[in-house]
Amino acid sequence: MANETVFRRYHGNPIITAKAVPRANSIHNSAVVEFGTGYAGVFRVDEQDMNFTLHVGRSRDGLHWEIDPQRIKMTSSDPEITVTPHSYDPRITKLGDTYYVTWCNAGAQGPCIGLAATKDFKKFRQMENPLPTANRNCVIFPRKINGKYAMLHRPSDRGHTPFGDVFFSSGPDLIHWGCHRFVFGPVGGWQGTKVGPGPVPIETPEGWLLIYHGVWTSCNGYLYYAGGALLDLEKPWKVRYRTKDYLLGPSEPYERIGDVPNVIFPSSAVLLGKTLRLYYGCADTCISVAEANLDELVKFIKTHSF
Ligand code: BMA
Repeated sequence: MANETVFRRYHGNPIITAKAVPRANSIHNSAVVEFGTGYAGVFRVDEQDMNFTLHVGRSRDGLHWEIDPQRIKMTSSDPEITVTPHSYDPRITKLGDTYYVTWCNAGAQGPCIGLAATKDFKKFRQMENPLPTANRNCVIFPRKINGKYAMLHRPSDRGHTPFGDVFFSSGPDLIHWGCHRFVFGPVGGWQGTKVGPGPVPIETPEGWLLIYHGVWTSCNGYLYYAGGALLDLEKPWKVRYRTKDYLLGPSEPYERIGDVPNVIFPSSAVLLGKTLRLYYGCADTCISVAEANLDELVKFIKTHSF
C-alpha cells in the first residue's frame, strides 16, 4: 500500500513514459493545462544524447497523451534569446488568452529561467529571460496581484545545489521584475535541504495553494517529496500554513527506481470541479498523476502545519 495521504495515485500510473517519444531516454517534470475541449502541455524530454528538450503534447482526457516527436521551435525578436539544449522543468500559466511557459533554460552561464508565450501551442514567442542566472524553478501566478504580475522562483548554483529557498518577485510587464521577497526555506526533515515552487498556485479562500518540492539529503543523495503551503492572497511572501508532513513521498516502484531514484517532482495541476489533479515527475524517468479533493487538501495543510 502506497503512503497515501490526501492524494490518491491514479491506478494507471505512470501515465507517460519514454515510449511516447522516439529517441527519448525519459520524459518527466512537465506542464499540463486545460486547452480547448481537452488538454495541452509542454513536456520535458531527455533525449538519448542526454540533451533536455521541450515538446508539445495534447490529450483529450489529460491521462492519455500524444507527444510531438519534434522539439518546440521558438521565435524571438532578439537572436541572443534562444532555447538552450538543456531546457527542463516547464510550468505553464494562463493569463487572458495567452499561455506563458517558464522553464529552466540552462546555458553556458548556468541554469537560467526562460519565458515564452503561446496562444495555440503551435507558435511560441520567446521573451527576455526574467531572472539572472543561476535559477532553476519559476512559476507565474495566474492573475496580477496588486496590479502587478507575480512569480515564485528558486535561485540555485550551477551544480546540484545543496540549498534552495522560494522567493517572490513582481513586475509591471512580464519583462522587468523586482520587489524580491523571501517566502520560505528548508526547515528539516523531508524539506531539510532545499525547497522549490511546483505548479501554478491555485487561489482559495484560505490563500494561494502552493504545492512545492522539498528535498532531504540521505547518505545516498537527495530524495524529493511534494509538500503544500497556503500563502497570503495579497502578500504571497507571507506563509499562512505549511505542511509538516509531506503530501506525497516516493513509495511506488516508478517513484523509487529510475535515472534518479526516490524523486517526486510536482510540476503542474489542473482543477476539475473540486478535484485537484497533480502531475508529477517520477524518478526523473516518467510522469504520474495523483488526485485530491481541494477542500480536503486545504484542510490537511491547515491541520498538518507547523
Ligand atoms: C533538480 C532538477 C529536477 C530533477 C531533480 C532530481 O535539481 O534538475 O529536474 O528532477 O533535480 O534529479
